Amino acid sequence: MQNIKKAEFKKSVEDYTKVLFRKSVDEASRQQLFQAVSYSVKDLIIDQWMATHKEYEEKDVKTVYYLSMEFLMGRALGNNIINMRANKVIEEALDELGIDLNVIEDQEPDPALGNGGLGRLAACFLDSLSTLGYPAYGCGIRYKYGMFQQKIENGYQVEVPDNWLKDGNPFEMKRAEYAVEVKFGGYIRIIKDENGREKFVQENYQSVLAVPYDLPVVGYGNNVVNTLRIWDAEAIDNFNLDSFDKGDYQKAVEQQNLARTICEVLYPNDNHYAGKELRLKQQYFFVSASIQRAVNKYMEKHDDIRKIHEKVCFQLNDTHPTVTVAELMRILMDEYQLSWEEAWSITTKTCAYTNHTIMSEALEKWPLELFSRLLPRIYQIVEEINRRFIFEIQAKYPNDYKKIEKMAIIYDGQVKMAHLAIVAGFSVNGVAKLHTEILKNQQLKDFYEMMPEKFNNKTNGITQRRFLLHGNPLLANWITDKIGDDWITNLPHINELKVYADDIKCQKEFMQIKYQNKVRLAAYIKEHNGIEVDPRSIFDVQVKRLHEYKRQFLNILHVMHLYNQLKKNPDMDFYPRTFIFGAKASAGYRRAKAIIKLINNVGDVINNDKSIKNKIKVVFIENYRVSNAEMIFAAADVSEQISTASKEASGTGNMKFMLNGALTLGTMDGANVEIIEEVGEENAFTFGLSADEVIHYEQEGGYNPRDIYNIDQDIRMVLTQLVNGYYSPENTELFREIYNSLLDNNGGERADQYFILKDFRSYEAAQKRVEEAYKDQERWAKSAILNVASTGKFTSDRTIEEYATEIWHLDKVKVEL
Ligand code: NBG
Repeated sequence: MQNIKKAEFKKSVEDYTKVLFRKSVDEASRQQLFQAVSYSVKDLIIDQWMATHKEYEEKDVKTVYYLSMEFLMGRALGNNIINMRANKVIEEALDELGIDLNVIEDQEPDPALGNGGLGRLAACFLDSLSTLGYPAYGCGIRYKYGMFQQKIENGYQVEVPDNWLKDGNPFEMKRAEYAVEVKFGGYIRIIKDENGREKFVQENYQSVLAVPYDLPVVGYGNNVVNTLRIWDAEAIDNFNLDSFDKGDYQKAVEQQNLARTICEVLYPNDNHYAGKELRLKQQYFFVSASIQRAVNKYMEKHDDIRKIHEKVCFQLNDTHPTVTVAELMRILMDEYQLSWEEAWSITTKTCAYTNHTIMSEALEKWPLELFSRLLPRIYQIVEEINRRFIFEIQAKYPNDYKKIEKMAIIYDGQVKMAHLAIVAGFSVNGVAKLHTEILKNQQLKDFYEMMPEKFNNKTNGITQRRFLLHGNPLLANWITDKIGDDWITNLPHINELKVYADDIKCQKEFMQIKYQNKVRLAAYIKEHNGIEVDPRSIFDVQVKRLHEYKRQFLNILHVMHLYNQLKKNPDMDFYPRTFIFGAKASAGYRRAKAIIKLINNVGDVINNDKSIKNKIKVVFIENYRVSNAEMIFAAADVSEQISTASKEASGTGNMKFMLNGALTLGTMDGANVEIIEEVGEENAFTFGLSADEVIHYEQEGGYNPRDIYNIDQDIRMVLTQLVNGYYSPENTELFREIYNSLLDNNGGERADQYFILKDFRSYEAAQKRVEEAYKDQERWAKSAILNVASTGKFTSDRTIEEYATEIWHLDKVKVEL
């Protein structure tokens, strides 16, 4: 460990304030102080960063490149400080300068280069890779505008651009020396070289310069600093005269525009494929740049490209970076003159693919016209991969043309990216046990039967360093007092807390900490929503992206039902509850936005109805993101994980809640299944159809939501309130579409395709059990402590250990300073 001196750190902050802003510490604004403190912290990181890379070079280590369109990192300053184990020194130093670290941390824009779970998982993985000492690069895009900021205006979501770089990013480093060119469009000319070998030359293309920016990823207390490398685009040859001479003014301008637009914005879709041309450009842009650089780096120290798989592994985070396969083939064949067979043998030892969803609307299928026009050489290669693969299918299943239809990479005028990833990858993994089983037995059945050896499971995990140590200091300290601080890097040891679960004094302490965290969140809600919530009520929380399959709709329909009951019977036995929601909807997702509006309108009615004596409150937290998530998890009693069984590949919020002592109210879906396995049925509340039952109804039919509507008065009343103006007097039609979605078939889409009405009563019963359980505070505290104590499996350290040993085959390094 580095020895950080308080006096030096103070001096550094003072110097940076002066040099950067010509101000003294007293004169500087909070934002300026954030910058000065961050530069001072970066100075501490830099020696470790250099030492890490020196060690990698000396040991000639194998490296994983985690290729991802999204990295939802969250704020860096606080996390870097705790991972350097420097919080005490730095807090004191800042204190002596009259600076409050918490206030400074709040100045940092939340780098939101991702949508939801998939991007946040990538960030947790990087934290674990560094903490475990595995050599790794995260490779992504330096979006100028990250995930939009959500404002709620009159109950509606409004998207505001997130200009996160406007004050500069103190932790990043531009690495202009590693810039590479990336080419789009044009055509391919085949020429013969001096040996008579065919050469493929791309002509009349447009290109941009990919320029990397590096961000440090600090391991916890081990001097290891890996790199998140995000690529920006710059124009090549600013208006070179050549183009003017040839009258190519038009092309020169187009090229400039391409450079300007390619990294402009993150597509705000989660679990949804939109098929936009610019998106494919983004994919090829960052993939080509990352692969070119990885190959160049390898060849700087080695002389045989044929052995690159011994030192390099590319992990494809979902299908988004799947052009990796063809780009590597291109480089090996066109630039290193390898034969197809040689190149294929290397590629298929280097690329591995993770599937993150079974939702069919998320499957990436690029129209041939677009794909071949934008990436002419890549297209040729994909076509050849497909041609050879079809031969393999035919050899294995002679005359079975259905197999070709189902498995071909190119079919029906489309390039199917998942098929390409599976055919070329040596590993295909799902992200929770149930998810992997569904992939093997349903979605990817044909591939599993043909190549079972590729399939494996890696259940997701989260980093306890951000989501407990940083996000919930009260609980973190309490745990450390009880069992020591080993859990920070060895989460399974947190099970030593189990012996305290029955201890009345510990239960009281635990509930007191939860209460204080609820007070903290209540203050935030008061400040941001102007709503008064009682920290003694049950905090029942659903925070995650808004999606029909995640069923926020079920949650709010149930709230409407509870409210109806309370209105009918104001003296009924009822434990006060605060229903908290947080969710962004993709900007173009109409139904998701209607559900946000519904939650807000229901909140307006219920929160202002004096007659129910504040027994229910409904709060929609604006702009849910990593930084406020940390505080929300810490304050939650109930964790709503209520997706339609089979649809949520894993979920990771479920693990963050558990780690903070919330009890899961959930379906047997995704990682919920494993959570319940770990903590025990009696410490969670499960309900609803099983994945098998859902899949059965989907395949065989037999579910008609109208039957429920007709029989069940309470449900009918709630649904009627959607369209009679009860919650939208200004416009009774506001919720018509989501109402219809529950009752009417719509084209190929079945009525209530997410089984909301089917699961309603079972959800209600589970909610009743929650209420009963909460009334017994001792029992609740015991369950909550047991939840915390049972999270050992869900650390991303475990997940990464599995990836590293079973897929990547990496060795750990030690870094001494
Ligand atoms: C998401 C799943 C989640 C899962 C994360 C991380 C996509 C495509 N998938 O259930 O919906 O936890 O990936 O694996 O965003």
